[in-house]
Amino acid sequence: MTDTTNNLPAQFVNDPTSLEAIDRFRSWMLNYRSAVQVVETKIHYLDQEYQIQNGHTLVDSLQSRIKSPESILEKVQRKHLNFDFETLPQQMHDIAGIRIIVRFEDDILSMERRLEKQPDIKILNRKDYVSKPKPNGYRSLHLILAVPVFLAAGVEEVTVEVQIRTIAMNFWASLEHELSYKKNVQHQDELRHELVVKAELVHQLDQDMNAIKNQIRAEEKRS
Ligand code: 0O2
Repeated sequence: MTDTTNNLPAQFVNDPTSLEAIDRFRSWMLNYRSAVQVVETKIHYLDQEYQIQNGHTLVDSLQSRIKSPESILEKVQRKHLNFDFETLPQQMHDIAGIRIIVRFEDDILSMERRLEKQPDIKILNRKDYVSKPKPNGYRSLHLILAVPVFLAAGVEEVTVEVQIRTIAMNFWASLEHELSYKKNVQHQDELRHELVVKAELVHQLDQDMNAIKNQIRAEEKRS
C-alpha cells in the first residue's frame, strides 16, 4: 500500500493560502487510511474464522491503496465534480480501495456474505461484473462499504471500495489495466481484442477449477 498522505499536489504546496486546506486534506486522508485498516482487520479476522470452520482459507491475498492526491484531482476534473471536503466523499467512493483476491469463484460470494453480516458495515452499492462482465471482459465484484471511523470528535462514516475477484481474474485485470495506462503501445486494438478472448479463457478456467474444487470437497465430506 502506498502512503500518499504527504505527497500533496504542487498546486496546493505552491499556494500559501491553501495551508489550512492542506491540514484538512491530511486529516481527511487519515480517515480513509483508518477505514482501510478497519476493513483489512475485519477481513483477516473473517478469513481466520472461516479457516477454523472449513479447514481452508477464503482469502488468497489482500491489496489496498489510498488514491493519490493527483489521481483524486484528475477524477474531479474528468467527472466535473466539486472539490469540496464536505461533499466530495459523497461523490467519490473509491478514494480508499481494498482488493480481496480469492482462489475460487464461489469464494467471492462467500466473502461478500460475511462482509454483509457485519453489523458495523453498510453496503451502499454493489456492481456485479462477475455475472455481468464489462464488454472488455473485466470480471470482479465491486462493493462500496460505509465504515465507522472513531475520531476524538466523534464517529465518522467513511466509504471504502472493495473489489473481490479470483486470482485468475486479477491476473487478467492487472495486464488489461497496464495496457489502458500505456499510450505508446502499437496495435492497441488487436491487443484489446486478444484480451477479450483471453478473458473468456480465464472465465472457463475459473469455472473448471471451481467444479474440481467442489468435487474434491464433496468426496472429502463423504469419506
Ligand atoms: P485504480 O488504479 O485501480 O484505482 P470510475 O472510477 O469513474 O472509472 P466507476 O463506475 O466509479 O468508474 O467505477 P467502477 O466501474 O466500479 O470501477 C472502478 C475501479 O474498478 C477502477 O479503478 C479499476 O480498479 C477497476 N476496474 C473497473 N473497470 C475495469 C476494467 O475494465 N479493467 C480493469 N483492469 N480494471 C477495472 P480506477 O480508478 O480506474 O483504477
